[in-house]
Amino acid sequence: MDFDIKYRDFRQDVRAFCEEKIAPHAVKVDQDQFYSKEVHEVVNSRGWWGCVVPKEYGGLGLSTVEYAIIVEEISRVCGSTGLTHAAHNSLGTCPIHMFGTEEQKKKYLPEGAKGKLIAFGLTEPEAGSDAGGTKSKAEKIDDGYLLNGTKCWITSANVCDYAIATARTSDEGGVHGISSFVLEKGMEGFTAGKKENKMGCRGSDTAYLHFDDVKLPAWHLLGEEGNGFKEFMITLDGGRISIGAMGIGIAQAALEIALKVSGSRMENGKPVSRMQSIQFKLADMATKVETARLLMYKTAWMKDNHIPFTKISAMCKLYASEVCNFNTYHAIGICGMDGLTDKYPAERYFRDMKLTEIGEGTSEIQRMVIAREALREMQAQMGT
Ligand code: COS
Repeated sequence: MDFDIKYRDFRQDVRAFCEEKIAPHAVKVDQDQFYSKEVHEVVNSRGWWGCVVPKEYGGLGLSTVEYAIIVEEISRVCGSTGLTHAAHNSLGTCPIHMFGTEEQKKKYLPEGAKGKLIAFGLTEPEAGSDAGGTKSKAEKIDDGYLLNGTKCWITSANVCDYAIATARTSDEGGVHGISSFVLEKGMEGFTAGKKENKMGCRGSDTAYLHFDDVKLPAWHLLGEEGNGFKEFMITLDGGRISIGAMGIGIAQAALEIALKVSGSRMENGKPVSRMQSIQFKLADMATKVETARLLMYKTAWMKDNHIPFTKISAMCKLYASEVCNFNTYHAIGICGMDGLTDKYPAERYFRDMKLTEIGEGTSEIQRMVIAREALREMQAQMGT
């Protein structure tokens, strides 16, 4: 695998742009807790809201590997923007491309590629990790569906133009009674709640979505009726690569600040980088981020090559987010007391990190998915 060599120029170009155009906003969006229209337009200037939208629908048509590099590099300078970008591309545009009708693709993909954000509504107050416990209801009416319910923890809820969301179309059949729909802001009864006050990724918008007797014409059904749960699980398989990439970007940034500060922070008249105890930490941080990146490349490559990737994407997200935890935690320690302050970005990295361990499935869910898939593979091998 020659990912590092093959994509070196691509990554360098993306990194230079992120450092010049996105990094200068990172502290402000975090401190002021706002979704920046200015940063939105910066991302738009490269067409990055349409990373995975095929060219025929107005996007860049990038590979998953290239897309993951972009998410990683954005997140290296700004976790908030990395999260917004990942959620829109992986969870917003991807499912419309995978499951939408031609009419839906022609309408929503070019708009999404131009930066009209698409939110992903799966989680509910009583259905988090248990995504199949969806309570939202889409009752059949003459010319479509009547949607009622609530979704929570929705990235870009207030700033999106569109959303896709799951709801029960039948009380029978467990998860097979769940369908998914495309909604448009401005539809009567479709509203967003107050922005959540989060510890990290504060420059990304997170809020409730409310559906109060929203009338959805029949063509707003996404994919097949009763197949919404599966469609959203398939979507999350892809999304987990981008949250892995986000974790790697933040972990890389944490490593870099730790390397810099350890070279200048003095103890006993010497830089702390001379201490073996610090070197051991730096070595582990560097090794882990490199390993996580290799896993990300492999996962993205498998998706691009249509090789089943449910298990490895859960591994990618699990491992990258744990590496992100390790690196951001130790970066703060290596910076000393200053690490606790905003003198260095280490504390922001640590706050932004936590999202990578919870969003798009907790680490416990990833472990469940990995174990289930591994057991399934073993059973298949044994012919049982
Ligand atoms: N790809 C394709 N199909 C999938 C799938 C996947 N990744 N995951 C599940 N399915 C299918 C199963 O094959 C099964 O289909 P059949 O009934 O036809 O056999 C169906 O979906 C139900 O699957 P399962 O029995 O595994 O469902 P569970 O209710 O046990 O839940 C977990 C599975 C826990 C993995 C799921 O609820 C989950 O991922 N939860 C976390 C949700 C999450 O990540 N939320 C984050 C918020 S979104 S930002």
